[in-house]
Amino acid sequence: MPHALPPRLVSLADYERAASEVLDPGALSYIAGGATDEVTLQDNVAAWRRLALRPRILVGVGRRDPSVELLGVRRPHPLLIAPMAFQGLVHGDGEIATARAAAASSTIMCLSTLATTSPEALAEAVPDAPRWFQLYVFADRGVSRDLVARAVEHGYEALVVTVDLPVFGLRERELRSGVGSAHAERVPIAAAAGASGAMTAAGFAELVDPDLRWSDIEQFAAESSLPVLVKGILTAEDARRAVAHGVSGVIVSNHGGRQLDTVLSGADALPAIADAVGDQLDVLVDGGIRRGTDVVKALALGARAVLIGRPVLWGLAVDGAPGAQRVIETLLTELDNALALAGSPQASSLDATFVTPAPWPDQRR
Ligand code: FNR
Ligand code: LAC
Repeated sequence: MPHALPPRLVSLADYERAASEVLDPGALSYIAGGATDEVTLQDNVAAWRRLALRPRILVGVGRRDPSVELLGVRRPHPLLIAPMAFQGLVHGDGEIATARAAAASSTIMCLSTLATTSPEALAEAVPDAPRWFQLYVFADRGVSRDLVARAVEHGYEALVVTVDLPVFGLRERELRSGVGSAHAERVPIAAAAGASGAMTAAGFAELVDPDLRWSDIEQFAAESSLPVLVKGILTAEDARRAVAHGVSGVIVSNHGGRQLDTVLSGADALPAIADAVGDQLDVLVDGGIRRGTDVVKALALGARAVLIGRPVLWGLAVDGAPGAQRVIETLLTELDNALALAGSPQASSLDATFVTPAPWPDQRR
């Protein structure tokens, strides 16, 4: 009897389902889970669906251009791969597979401080992957300075300082599943910072300095030859502080609903922030972006680019580098389709007139 072909994975939701079948329960709970009641986790997806599009017709969409300008550089499209720790838990090739997908799709990859691959090893294995480095500032500032120097030396083009994890969120799925631990030696930067033995994600997070202040950010921005972005901003007040402290960009993010629960989604926090500081620095957003139409809405509300988190890991879990690449390409195909059908052939021309609050009831999955 001929084998039944596996169902084709068409949408990102298909990859999510397929990934949940191949990942072990500990890794799955780490990736999929959010903080406490997961209100924000769910709302991250629902919030984009609460926005309706206002398409324009007869504008001529035969030639479309998804490119955007980010930190003063033209990029072929507005997607980035969000920094995500411990990708070796998801696939044997870990971050190197993700970097291959990034290179093949001209997508900037943000390498996490808590990666299972060092910044040097990634740069050597996939030199043509456009890359940024995500910095968790450790209590030992010497480690962080050294990391910044390594990032500069190995071709990372920007520093993303994550500021919404002074302490680890209360991730109950991980507690229930008894999430596994990893050897500190598998996380090269943690090992360099003195960590050793078997550690959980929460244990690794204890390396992060809970006393980080704006003055530290200002110092990084002043000392670094790379542009500095701050990731984890949810209010216009903090976005204005970011401007005052010399950063080049803010990433509107609630860390994928994994830190403080019941905060606003990226979609709901973005407009006030883009209004307050969008003409002074680059505003990016992440959280719950699962469709090309979500990307269109983010750009319309003032984001220059968007970061994609979990869906890349779903692709990685299902099929390594080619799987992650297909996830990105699926979103790019959807984005192209949405630009044509919304009547905004240039991604960079989208504005707030393309979205309106949706009249339909909340669309939670
Ligand atoms: C993350 N995120 C994250 N952020 C960060 O700055 N440094 C990190 O090391 C990690 N690690 C991490 C691991 C995993 C498994 C996930 C799912 C997320 C947060 C990430 O960068 C991003 O903000 C969210 O994942 C975006 O939301 P979506 O696209 O996953 O809904
Ligand atoms: C997380 C960290 C490590 O969200 O950023 O799991």
